[in-house]
Amino acid sequence: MLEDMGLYFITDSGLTKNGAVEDSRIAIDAGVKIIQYREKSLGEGKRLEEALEIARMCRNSGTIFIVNNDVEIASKVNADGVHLGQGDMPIEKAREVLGKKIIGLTVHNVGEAIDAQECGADYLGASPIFATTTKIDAGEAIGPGAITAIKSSVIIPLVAIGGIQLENLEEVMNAGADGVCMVSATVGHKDLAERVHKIREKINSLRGKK
Ligand code: TZP
Repeated sequence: MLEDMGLYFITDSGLTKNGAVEDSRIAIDAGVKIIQYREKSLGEGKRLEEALEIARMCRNSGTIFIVNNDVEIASKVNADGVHLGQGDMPIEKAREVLGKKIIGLTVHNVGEAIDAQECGADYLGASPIFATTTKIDAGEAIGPGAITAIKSSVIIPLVAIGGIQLENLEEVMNAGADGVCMVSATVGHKDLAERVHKIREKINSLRGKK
């Protein structure tokens, strides 16, 4: 299933026009198969409330639900998993809390990717592929070549993130990404549903070409 992620949708409270819950509903209706709730500004109560609602919608629609960073909230709302950064809780510790649930880890190079796989990560987020202003501390762009290098070093699925737009999507898919996260290109667009449909169509046609 994770090998077939396609567009991996991530909420963003800085860019949203409708709120994370409504954006998630729109994304699910437009066919997205995996959603990550990423919320850096709200207090814990509100985050839990939103995560619970998105978890419910995902459960009802067969969409995978991942919580960014917060293992406790992921566990409380019975999410399908968590996505961790290099500075977050170590995978082994998150595994103790989450058991068999999905754990994704952000990686920037082959070494981190191999370590993540050895520690039991279920998938990798390779970041940032291109320069991005959505996450200020994302670091230097690693380029599509890093996707190919990482993919040839590990067997777990890879989702590419950072600076991906419709114009460079083909390059990212051709480099070997199993999925793509596109935040400003989706949440930041005036018509989220139209954008999600368009991106998914493009991913499907690129996959068909392979
Ligand atoms: N993690 C690494 S880059 C990034 C995150 C959450 C933001 C990606 O946003 P955009 O707008 O698709 O570049």
